Amino acid sequence: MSRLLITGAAGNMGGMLRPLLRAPGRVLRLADVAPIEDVVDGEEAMALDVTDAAAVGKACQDVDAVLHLGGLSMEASFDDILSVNVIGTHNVLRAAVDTGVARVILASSNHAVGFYRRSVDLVPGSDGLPDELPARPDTFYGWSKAAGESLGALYHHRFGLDVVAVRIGTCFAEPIGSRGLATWLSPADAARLFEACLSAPAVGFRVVWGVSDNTRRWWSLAGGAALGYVSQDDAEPFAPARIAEFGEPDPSDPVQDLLGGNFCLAPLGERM
Ligand code: 15L
Repeated sequence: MSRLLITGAAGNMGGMLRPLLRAPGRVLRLADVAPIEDVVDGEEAMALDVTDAAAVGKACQDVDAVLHLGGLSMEASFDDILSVNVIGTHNVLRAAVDTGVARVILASSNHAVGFYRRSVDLVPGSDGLPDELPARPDTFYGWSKAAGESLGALYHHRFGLDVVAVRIGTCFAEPIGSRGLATWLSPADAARLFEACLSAPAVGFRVVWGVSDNTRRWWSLAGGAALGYVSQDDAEPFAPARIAEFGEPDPSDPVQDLLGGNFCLAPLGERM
């Protein structure tokens, strides 16, 4: 029996992934500050504040791998971001090493590299912007994701912990707005990608995009493919409805050109 700790299990992604990551021979340890509802066979629930290092240490006991989704998922004050996202991620990595967890998957974000521009940085005809683009965060939130990746590298190189940081695009049941036609990671593809992150041998430390094989995709699938991820979804069937509602994306509009979209223009440090 293997045990997978999922932090932030009561959040948007946690809720969508729970049923998709259930597997014979696997216990999902679901942890969150918010209550975990409707626990079923093969799941165990745990109250967890990731800023509490001792509690994170307990949550990691008898765990084989951690999927760290917990944290603030949008812009917030520097202090809140530092505490929940950076110290929280550090607590998870530290506890993983201390308790002998072999592998941690970090939910990073496209906002770690939000200030790249498609018009400048995307090579036409390429498979998309590469995995492991150097950080160019668009918010304190994006900076915290880059910091988490960098902490993952530290804990890998110092202690041998396997760490995969997934720069997630837009992971909701359906793509959001017209940008989401390029950035969507379907929940089913998210589960496929996380399964690949869990089962690929000797991953070391890697940063990979978390995106579906969208017709309008800007990001490469190479890093995911190297782990064994095969996307089966594409946002394009949603295009007619999104374009009818929001119009065809205008590439000269910075919100469409910048990878991070409206995060790049939102006031720094203000809750979105
Ligand atoms: C993120 O990192 C956010 O957590 C999510 O709410 C979306 O805004 C997503 O990025 C996105 O870029 O669409």
